[in-house]
Amino acid sequence: MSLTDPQQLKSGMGAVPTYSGFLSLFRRAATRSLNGVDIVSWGIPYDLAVTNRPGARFGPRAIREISSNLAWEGAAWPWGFDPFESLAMIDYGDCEFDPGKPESVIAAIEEQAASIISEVPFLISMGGDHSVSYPLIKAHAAKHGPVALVQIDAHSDTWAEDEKRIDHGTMFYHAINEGFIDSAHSVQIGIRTLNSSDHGCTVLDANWVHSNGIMAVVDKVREVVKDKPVYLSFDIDGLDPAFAPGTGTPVSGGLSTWQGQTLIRNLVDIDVVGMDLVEVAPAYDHSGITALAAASLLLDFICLRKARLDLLANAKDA
Ligand SMILES: [Mn+2]
Repeated sequence: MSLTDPQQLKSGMGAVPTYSGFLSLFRRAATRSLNGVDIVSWGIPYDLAVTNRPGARFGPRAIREISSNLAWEGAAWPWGFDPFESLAMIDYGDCEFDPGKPESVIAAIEEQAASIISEVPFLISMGGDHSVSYPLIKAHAAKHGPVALVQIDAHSDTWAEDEKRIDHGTMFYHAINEGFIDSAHSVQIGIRTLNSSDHGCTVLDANWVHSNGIMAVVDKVREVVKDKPVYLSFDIDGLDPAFAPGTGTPVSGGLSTWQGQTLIRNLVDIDVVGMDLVEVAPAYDHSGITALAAASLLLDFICLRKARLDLLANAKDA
């Protein structure tokens, strides 16, 4: 039986997995009604594709919980507006899949994401481990054509020891190879692990970011992606473990939370068509700082989305 089957309303306790279910993001309505909705947020509490520490299945819940810290203030700093006064955003709950059938999960994510974005212009996904980006990008590429990837990450995630293997370190190899990502217009930011091939992507490793500054990264992103439809994938381990300890595969020497926020706040003139934020694993977190960083990045992204829509509306009027 589907978890959305109305019969489930009176099915007693236990209809939803322990780690799943509704805690709404930024206190938005928890609903599956998509009528008139501008942005859907949802969680994908899947972490069976990690190569090291598990726990990212608890990421969406932790981000939702701490997002209430940011939801009460009204106008968001430094934007000066409350994005939810003009944007109808809902919390759709979590993607449904059977962790007892891991081979079915990719198709389940892709199918549900495709269904949402067939009705709503924008989907924000919270991981889960980074493998969830593969079906998400597949669904977005089916709608928009091959996407330019803007990836913030400690790891390239384009390793491929085995053609068939899709885990949280290989999914972008497959997405590039299968034509869902246009690597010539893609940028990887904050990388601090070795990979013998860039697979055609522009790599701005952590040393590049720290040496040149985050506004140089913004310029480079604009230069590489141009007017292509962009999929933004933010792996929280792109941040330094000092700022985001709560993740499965932390690597020292990364970005600060402020650098991540400043990057997002300055992307108004690129065409972001979808985004995810992945790999928050609360079991390794301290004082909720990783989840808070994630929620803050998401709020900045939602404000960016409003600024982008205002920019397009003004351009149309002019
Ligand atoms: Mn990653």
